[in-house]
Amino acid sequence: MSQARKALNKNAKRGANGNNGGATRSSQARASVKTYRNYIGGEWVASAGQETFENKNPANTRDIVGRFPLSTEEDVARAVDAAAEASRGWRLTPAPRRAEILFRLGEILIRRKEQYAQEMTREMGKVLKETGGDVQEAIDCTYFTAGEGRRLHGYTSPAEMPDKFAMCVRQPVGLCGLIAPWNFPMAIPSWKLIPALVCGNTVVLKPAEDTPLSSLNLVEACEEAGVPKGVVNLVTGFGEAGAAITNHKDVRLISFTGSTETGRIVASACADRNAICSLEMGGKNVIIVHEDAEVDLAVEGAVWGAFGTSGQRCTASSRLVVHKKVYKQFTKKLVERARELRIGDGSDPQTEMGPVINADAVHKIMGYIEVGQREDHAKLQCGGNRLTTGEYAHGYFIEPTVFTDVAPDMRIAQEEIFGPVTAVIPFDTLDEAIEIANGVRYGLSASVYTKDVNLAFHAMNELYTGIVYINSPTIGAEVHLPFGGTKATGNGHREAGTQVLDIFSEWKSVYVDYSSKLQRAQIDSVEPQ
Ligand code: UN1
Repeated sequence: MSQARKALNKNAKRGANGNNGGATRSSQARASVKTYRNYIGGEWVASAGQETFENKNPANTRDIVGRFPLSTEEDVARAVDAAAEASRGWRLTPAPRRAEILFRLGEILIRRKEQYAQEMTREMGKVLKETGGDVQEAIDCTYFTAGEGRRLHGYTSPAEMPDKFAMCVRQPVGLCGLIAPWNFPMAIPSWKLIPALVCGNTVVLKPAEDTPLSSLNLVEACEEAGVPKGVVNLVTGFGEAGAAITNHKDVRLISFTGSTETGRIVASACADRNAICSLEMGGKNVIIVHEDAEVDLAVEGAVWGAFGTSGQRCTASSRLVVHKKVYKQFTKKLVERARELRIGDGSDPQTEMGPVINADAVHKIMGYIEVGQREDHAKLQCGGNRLTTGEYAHGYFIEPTVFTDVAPDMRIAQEEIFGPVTAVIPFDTLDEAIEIANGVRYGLSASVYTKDVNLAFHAMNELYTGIVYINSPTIGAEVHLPFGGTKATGNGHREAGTQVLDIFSEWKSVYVDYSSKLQRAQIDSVEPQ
């Protein structure tokens, strides 16, 4: 078994347990749970082995959202075959026609926004406002990127010699494997799927095992919009399916969003077989609050950036670097606000922060909270507990947690926690704050609160991240701008914007010589004609 397969496979056992877990529930509950299927070659099909896994509501694990195919290498092979078969027809469909289908997809997503948001909250946990935003981001991505169907610009260029024409055009990559995370269950699959399709590729999409329904909804909407059979294929499952996609010889490109650890394995598997690999991974994002900042605004931004989506965003504001002059005032207000946040089931409109995704996440986050409490000087100012009684008894709820007096090199200030935990770090000068901000292995998103335009531009210039915000938190990227990060956050690619087209298409340079004679580049071009 390859290293990639082993790592991507590590969760497969959980899937099997999920199945067995079904046996402990009453047969009545079992009967009411819907069983979903993979989408391969335009047909909705069970996995080859007929096995399924359960998708559970993280706010109440007794609520089974559905059963989904536990896909194996065999299912992936079928999906890849279907995508390969559809490839030529889709590539030869003019890009504006491909885009028209996608505009229809956008309309369907708009019509179903509320339903999709509710289903997403049920499978992922974040509050309804946020899942509405997630579906909206898929809509925005669809409209913006489908617009590229009438552009997909290349360019023309002068040639070195007379009677010669030079240009470069985009061509599809071919067959793309899309491996999506659970924290933005429709938005992030759309970031990958829509540009892949506009560019003329066919795809096999594997959603995260925690949130297969939202991807399935997206794919079902593609079918309804008229995407031809085989162009989009969906296989649900665990690491085995992800590894099978990553290692399949016919999959030319892997687009992966997830942990830095798994991303590195995906990258080396792709390197082994010369596949294109686009990675979007972790973050340890920072808000810098300068002494002249509007403190209330910064606190509001920090609460949203740190605890929105229960801190489970790659862009979450997990470090708050605060000038000593406003440090006391800021932390006092932050802690007050964090304590007041209403935690609960995201489907309740009163809820401000939902659960975290699963038991593994609880384990990891609580582990970091312990680490923080053990680290010298850091003070746990609020939160720090898992909630386990009453309405929280069957969910994965963790209190919004604030550590203060954190030193920049502590583990809670260096490592991605991916939960509702933030670390407040004091500073004296802006350059010191920038050094702290840049002093982590990741480089996704950074923010500065200041009223001084000179300082804002200075910081913007010095922060080595893919995204910078001034006077708003580290979250809230819009789909028409490139999204991604430096250092361990990625491998130099950007999703979204028009830049994503450079992932899902390859350049072809074309030289047309109409001189009717041999003109040798670099040789004849330097001789006087
Ligand atoms: C993520 O942080 O995991 O920028 C994705 C945002 C969203 C996407 C975030 N539009 O907050």
